[in-house]
Amino acid sequence: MRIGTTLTNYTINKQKGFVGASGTFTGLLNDIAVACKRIADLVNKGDLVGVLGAVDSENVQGEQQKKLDVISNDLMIEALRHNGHIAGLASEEMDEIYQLPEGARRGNYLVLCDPLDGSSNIDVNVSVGTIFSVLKAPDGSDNPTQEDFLKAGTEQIAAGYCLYGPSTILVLTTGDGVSMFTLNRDFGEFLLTKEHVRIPQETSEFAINMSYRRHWDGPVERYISECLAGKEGERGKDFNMRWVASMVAEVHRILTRGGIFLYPCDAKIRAAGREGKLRLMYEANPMAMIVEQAGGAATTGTQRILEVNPEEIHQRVPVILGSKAEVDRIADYHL
Ligand code: AHM
Ligand code: MG
Repeated sequence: MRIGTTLTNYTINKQKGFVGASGTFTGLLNDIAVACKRIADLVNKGDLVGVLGAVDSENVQGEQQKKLDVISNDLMIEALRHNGHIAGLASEEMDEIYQLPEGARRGNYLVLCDPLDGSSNIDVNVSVGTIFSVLKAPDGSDNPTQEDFLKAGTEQIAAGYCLYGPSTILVLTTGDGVSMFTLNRDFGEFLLTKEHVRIPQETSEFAINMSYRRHWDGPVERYISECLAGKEGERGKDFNMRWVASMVAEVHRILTRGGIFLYPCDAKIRAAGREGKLRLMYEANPMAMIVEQAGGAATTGTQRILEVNPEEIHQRVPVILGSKAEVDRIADYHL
């Protein structure tokens, strides 16, 4: 499609390829884009509009919520609930599934989202992002249950994120490649800036929180020590390291110049009774779909992320994703 075309035009044109398409999906993506623009505006204004800092509550994960976490969640609900495009919404910030108000028009999609990922970065003015995953709602399900949302990542119809960095960039896949749209703030439109995004297969850049090293399992310790050994070691080349602590920014860097991102399970996480830090349904699955659609790979270490059968909405998984050759290498270390 023509570089510079609007996101709305892009989705309308894509929709023309589907016989009998009703326009609901195009409308849904438009709703999400509206929410992202409103979040981008607040992230950008920050202290000027009093949105930084914490609120006096924790989310279902037991994590301190930031004001912008709560506001972003409200903006997603606000953008999605009136337009008849969704049947239900699940979010990192809500314990239960959000049910549409009585009498509201229903659509046939389910949305799962992390309205503002990487929120530890908000107050220090470092990139954050919104992550979303779209599933088909079962026919006739006006008030979807948790079961209706519990589908493997392979069932996703679309996935994306919006990165609030120096530019605001919305990245989208509907299952036939990955496209990027940059927000033009002057007239408030996302414009297509990259299509057919491909992750370089070879890389010499890794991203992991090194402060957890003493807790790591063998395969992760082996992979990272080989990277650290550089030219003189097994890999015969020097590696570079990055850790933004904002998964959206890490995935965006990997889509742009390759690399690998790891948030593995470790002894400390296990001791807390968890299997990972990142959530399967609205962090790992959408990112795994985007990365695979760009020619990369995503694994828990022992299983393709998109094939994990979810048991609950807020389930956590180990995440290793990025350039395929590196992801495959780490998966081999787990055998
Ligand atoms: P959040 O959803 O509470 O913001 O947590 C997810 C974020 C990811 O974006 C990032 O990769 C990770 O947490 C950073 O964790 P850590 O602070 O342990 O390095
Ligand atoms: Mg998150």
